[in-house]
Amino acid sequence: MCDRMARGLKRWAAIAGAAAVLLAVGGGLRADEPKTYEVVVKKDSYKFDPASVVLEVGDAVQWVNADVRRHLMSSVPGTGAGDQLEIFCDNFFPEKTCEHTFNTPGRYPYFCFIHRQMVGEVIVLER
Ligand SMILES: [Cu+2]
Repeated sequence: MCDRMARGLKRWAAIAGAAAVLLAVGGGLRADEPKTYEVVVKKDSYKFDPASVVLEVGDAVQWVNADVRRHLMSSVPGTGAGDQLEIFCDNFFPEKTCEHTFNTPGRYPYFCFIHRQMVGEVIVLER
């Protein structure tokens, strides 16, 4: 191999390396996009699974009712960012879902208004 060819190959290797770094950075940015976390109420469980979810501002929780009965999620009054109930899903019938995006950091305890032993918590961190 002559010197000129070797230099050319080295240049191509450098460009390919830079492209790989850019792809890696792009992948990192994609990983930081808002996520949706799933919380399931399984049949006859009377539980939110998982009961505690930790997420970042801009992320969402989607509750899935895999039970045969209706549930009604509500924030614990007086908690969360504002005066309004942050979490309130009153039409959470079997096979329905309810989604909420969290835009303010804080702790959001919630419970089922119909079955008060069902409790859960969403913890929202700064992004
Ligand atoms: Cu319930």
